[in-house]
Amino acid sequence: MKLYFHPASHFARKPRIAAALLGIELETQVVDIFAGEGQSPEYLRLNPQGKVPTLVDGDFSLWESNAIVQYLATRAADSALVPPDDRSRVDIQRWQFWESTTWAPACGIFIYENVLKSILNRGEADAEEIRKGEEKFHRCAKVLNEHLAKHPWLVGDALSLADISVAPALMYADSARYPLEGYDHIGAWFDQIQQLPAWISTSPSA
Ligand SMILES: N[C@@H](CCC(=O)N[C@@H](CS)C(=O)NCC(=O)O)C(=O)O
Repeated sequence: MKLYFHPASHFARKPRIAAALLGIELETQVVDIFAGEGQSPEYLRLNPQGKVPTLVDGDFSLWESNAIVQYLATRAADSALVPPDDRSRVDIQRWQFWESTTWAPACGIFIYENVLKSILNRGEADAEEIRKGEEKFHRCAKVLNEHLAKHPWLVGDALSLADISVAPALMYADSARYPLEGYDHIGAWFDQIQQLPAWISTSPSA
């Protein structure tokens, strides 16, 4: 299986972490999205969205990072990352939908305004966008923090695909200046994730 990714993409980090934890060796290829490689006709044939990540397994091309981690878990001989009971499996999907629809868009405002704009020479962060971002961020950080106050991991009592899908956006917590003050349970959970060899080996600087 081949993964097209960019080392700085928190979405693309999910399948890399999942593969490392599942013991799946992936062939990898960097797509330089900053140089427009995501828009090349060859890449658009694999992923019409022109984004990373994309997984190719034979004649099957799969995009959307949460779908990719689900697929990787089906390929592993023994996946402790997906508990066997139906409720836990659906609970994982619930967190993955939440990540796509709510958490990543809130984090994305800070990544764009405080990190990407300067890389792309698009000027200063927009104060009104940051204000809107704060509103969105606090709504979802509160949900995550309250859940983690009662549970060490997002689903069940062990690391699962849910944690692997939700945590990577936090790789930009400092540089994108997420307003994380006071969300101590998110901090403690993320500390555990950052100690995983699979997190360390997938760092953009690794
Ligand atoms: N919902 C998608 C988001 C993927 C995404 O937005 N990737 C960004 C990098 S973090 C990208 O490739 N951007 C390039 C572009 O939009 O042209 C997923 O989960 O895979």
